[in-house]
Amino acid sequence: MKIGIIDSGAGGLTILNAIHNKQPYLDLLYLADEAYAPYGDKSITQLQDRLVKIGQFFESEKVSAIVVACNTATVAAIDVLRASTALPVIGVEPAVKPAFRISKQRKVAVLATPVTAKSARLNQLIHLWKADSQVAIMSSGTLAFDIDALPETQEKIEDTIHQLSKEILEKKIDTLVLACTHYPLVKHLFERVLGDECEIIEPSEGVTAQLIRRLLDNHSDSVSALMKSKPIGEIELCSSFGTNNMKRLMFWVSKPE
Ligand code: DGN
Repeated sequence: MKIGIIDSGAGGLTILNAIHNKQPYLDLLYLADEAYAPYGDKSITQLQDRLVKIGQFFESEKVSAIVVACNTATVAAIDVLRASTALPVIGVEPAVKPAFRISKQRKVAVLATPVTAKSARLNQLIHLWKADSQVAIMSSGTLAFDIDALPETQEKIEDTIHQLSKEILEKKIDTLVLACTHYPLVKHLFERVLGDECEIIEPSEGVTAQLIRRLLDNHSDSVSALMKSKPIGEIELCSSFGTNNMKRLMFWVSKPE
């Protein structure tokens, strides 16, 4: 059973790793839409048109479900993608609910791309779960793109993360939501500055659990049979740029624990 996973670059590989780790029997087809990156500075209409096209690509690849492993594409275009395909579509949303639950000081920061930071969906989620907590919405227009360009951008990334983390510490925030799937790839750099002062939350396990629920709803017998037979699924990576960047993408794929 094959699952299509999409992001603008390497970020969605954090979700691919979590899915492969928990459900290794699934075949995973990953599309890094690098020809169109970054998603964070595109208009909503551009992202919607692009996601519909990508849905058609995944349909032609005979996947059983699509995972939009990108917060930006989820907030901007998931409804339009869902309306354009009969396949189950699972998105990734900023993990604000667990953040507000665990924050002891009731001070949460959400770090995202500009599209996600400004989105109605993020604001809805915050209103739904915030209660009496304070929340800082922070955004970076370059961090996701720079992560895709590693290692050349290492120093620039460290500077950006240093600045963002300083602001978080100054505001005495104790819980940070990484609301872009690229950011967990450099979580260790946030941890280096934030230390134990701040808990970092990312969404990959929640997305995996939701994918399995949807697959069980739609293909219960074949999923149960696959779970029992425990084969190791194939991972196929492709880029809308062509084959040049495969090594860079492969670097982020981890072996199951
Ligand atoms: N990984 C994408 C997200 O979760 O928002 C980043 C999109 C981009 O290209 N900036």
